[in-house]
Amino acid sequence: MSNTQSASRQAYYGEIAKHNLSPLWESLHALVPKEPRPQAVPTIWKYAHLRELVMASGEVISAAEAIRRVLILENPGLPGKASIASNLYAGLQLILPGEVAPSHRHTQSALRFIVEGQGAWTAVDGERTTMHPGDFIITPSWTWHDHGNPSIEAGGEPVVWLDGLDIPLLLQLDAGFAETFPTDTQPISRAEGDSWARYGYNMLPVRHEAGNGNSPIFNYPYARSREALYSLSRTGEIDAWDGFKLRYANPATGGYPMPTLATFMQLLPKGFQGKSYRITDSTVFSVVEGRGKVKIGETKFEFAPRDVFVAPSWQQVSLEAEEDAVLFSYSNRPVLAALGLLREERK
Ligand code: GTQ
Repeated sequence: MSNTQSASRQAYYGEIAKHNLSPLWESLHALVPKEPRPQAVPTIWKYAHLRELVMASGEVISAAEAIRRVLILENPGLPGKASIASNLYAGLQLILPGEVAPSHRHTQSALRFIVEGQGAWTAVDGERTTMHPGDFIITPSWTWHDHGNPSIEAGGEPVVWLDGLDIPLLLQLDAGFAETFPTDTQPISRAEGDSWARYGYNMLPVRHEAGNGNSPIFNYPYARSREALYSLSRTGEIDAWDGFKLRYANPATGGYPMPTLATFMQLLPKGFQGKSYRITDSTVFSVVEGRGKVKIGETKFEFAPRDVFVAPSWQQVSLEAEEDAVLFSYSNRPVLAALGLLREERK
């Protein structure tokens, strides 16, 4: 292209820009790529480095003042976007003995995966559940939720969990609403364990009608998930890509626990060398037990308990375990699946 041609094009682009127009042909390949080109990059957060910083947040601000005292895990490829991947949020929330994170509700769906400490609680629409490391807890869209921790005298200890939310997706959709509850803690109307009794034993209340797609179980305890995976490892066939992997389900529908977030737990037995796959959901992993290696695209990480790492869409992923390793993960799979956009390739 000659200089005069390029100059006249630039002049033309300047002219049309005044009318809120832009030339598709300059961006066609970026807008309609041959395959996903996520801006998010494979990244690991090593808990050994993070722990001190998370605990220090407890000296910077109280849970009451912060509302939610959380360090956002921000993908270096998405600076300032509060995103760990293009439409997923992750953060590490700290709650100290005697603190309450006041009650509110919002249209964003949230999951909590307990990383360290126990005995803190989350209340969801009138019922509390006590946290233990490895528990997976949900606070579905528009449910009132507050978090709290017993005092030191009552045996409270610092508790840290990984928050997974669909915040970037809801920003993209301009569908965010939020409200504050008039009191710090919401009234409790059901005893702890009520929802587990009704929905946690492969039985359902006789007149239960599946509602909006959110699971009526809001704590999936680690003891149960771990037992399932270890039983399976003794009796079932291993998957060459995933090891032994199960997805968390809404027991009333068989679907995902919440409409925008899928969650999984997998056991990689000692010595496992997983084959490589790629899939269009971006996935956040939280290491529960064991050490190993993960390759995401061209990047290799060593992982250890409590580390968090992210595999953006359509990057080759392969997992190895040096010792029995248990990984929790969450992704935006239900959104992709609902839109017919879930693609997977297994080599
Ligand atoms: O616990 O309600 O990490 O509203 C971000 C937004 C946690 C929460 C986050 C939230 C919460």
